[in-house]
Amino acid sequence: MRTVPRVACINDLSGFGRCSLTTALPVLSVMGVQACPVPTAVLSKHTGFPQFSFTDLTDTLPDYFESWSDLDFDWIYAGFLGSLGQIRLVRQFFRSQKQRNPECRILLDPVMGDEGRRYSTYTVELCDAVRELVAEADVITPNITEACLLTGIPYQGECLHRHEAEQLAEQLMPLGCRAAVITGIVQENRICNLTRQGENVAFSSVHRTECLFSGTGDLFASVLCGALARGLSLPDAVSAAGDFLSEVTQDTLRQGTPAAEGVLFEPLLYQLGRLFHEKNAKGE
Ligand code: PXL
Repeated sequence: MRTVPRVACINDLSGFGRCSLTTALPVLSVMGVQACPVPTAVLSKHTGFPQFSFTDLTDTLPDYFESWSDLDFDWIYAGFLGSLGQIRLVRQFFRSQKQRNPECRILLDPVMGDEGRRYSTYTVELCDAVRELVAEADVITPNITEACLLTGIPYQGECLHRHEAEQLAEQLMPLGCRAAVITGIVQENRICNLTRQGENVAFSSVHRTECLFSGTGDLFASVLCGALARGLSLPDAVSAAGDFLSEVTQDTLRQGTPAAEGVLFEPLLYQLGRLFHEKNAKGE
């Protein structure tokens, strides 16, 4: 095992709005993980803003992945994907990496939408292709909207009873992933994350912040990926990500910044750093 685990981060680079690579890179670095970016698109701002520039980088990916064919990764973390061709190339990369290193694990955040709506760049065809990509993943991290898009279950809001959340998770498993974490389930004043691994189901909940900041899913998946790469079990990694999210969203709410600017994680990154540095010191 490497002393510094290595993760390939396949995601877009959005210049403003704290999401995707601008979240994943600092979070993984502070957790003691080498983050190797694969930019899928460059946007001036994320798609939650009324105007943004968008440059698709699909054409650059074959050479990019080809030049990485002599590298292997402990984890691959994939998020926002911009086109059907891109999804095909990402699937090939997943497979070739698993062939090189059967220990390589894949975390797929099936980024497609939120609050019952698809993001503006996600067509129905793109969502269908993401659904097929789920079969390649060890862990997926859909929010409720994405879990509904993946399963075809109608979206009925962010509040789910335990048994409804369990049903949603059960319907995800036939898509072929090894484990699923459904994020952002609202239960009164708590936010729950459901973890389904094989037949096992676990809920972990944290205090709920009454505001939906963009990029929270990316922040959750990034911390989860870092924790998994650092060797935590899936339930422990989900708790670590949930705890951090709860803390930073409460802090962001106090600052009163616009929701589209995302979660102000910068002032609290040191806490993640300290937590995982202590694990280093203890040899964990
Ligand atoms: O946070 C998910 C995300 C990632 N990347 C881009 C987005 C969004 C959500 O709006 O627009 C470009």
